[in-house]
Amino acid sequence: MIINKKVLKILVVFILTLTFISLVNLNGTGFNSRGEIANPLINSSLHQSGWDDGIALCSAEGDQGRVVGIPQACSDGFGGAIIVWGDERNGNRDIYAQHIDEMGRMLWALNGINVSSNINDEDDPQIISDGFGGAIIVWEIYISGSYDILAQRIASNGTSLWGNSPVIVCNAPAGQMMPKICSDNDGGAIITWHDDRNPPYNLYEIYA
Ligand SMILES: [Ca+2]
Ligand SMILES: [Ca+2]
Ligand SMILES: [Ca+2]
Repeated sequence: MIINKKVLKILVVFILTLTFISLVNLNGTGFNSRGEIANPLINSSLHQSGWDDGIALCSAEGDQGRVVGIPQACSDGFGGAIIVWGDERNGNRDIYAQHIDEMGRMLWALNGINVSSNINDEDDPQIISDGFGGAIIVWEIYISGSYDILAQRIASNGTSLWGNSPVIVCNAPAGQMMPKICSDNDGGAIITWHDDRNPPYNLYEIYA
């Protein structure tokens, strides 16, 4: 009789557990059939939109994101992201970017918008949120025999906010390269880079 009560208790607990798991899933905070954390209200749409196998951010001619143009991303502050990469579709390395929302939809032009397409090679883009749904992007450009640092701010809708041409962060003699960027928490940024303006030129210094 005692054993039967124990079995009954276990059975009741098991049934309650199954019921709880079922309710959690119905409420959209449980797991999907593949054991992934799932919110059916969102993830069903995400799966339909193609997130499962990845979404092509850019499939333009030429190389994208190769070697010194590795994609970088930041949050747009609204569940989406802004991604920047080096792009050789025009025959030299340029800077392109795309804005993608939480559903996997491309918010800017197909294959990305052109952030900079100077005839010289542009590499190593870095990106941060501007805190207003857009992004600040910095990169290096090889021009007139040395590297310089350029930057541009892109609004959430893809508009260039710092003019049609990028701003020159530093074009001192010799090389300025490998920029890094962080927010100043007021819509701007602090940028640092390797700099070899002072001889001997094989010894890098840090500027900002
Ligand atoms: Ca390509
Ligand atoms: Ca270029
Ligand atoms: Ca320079």
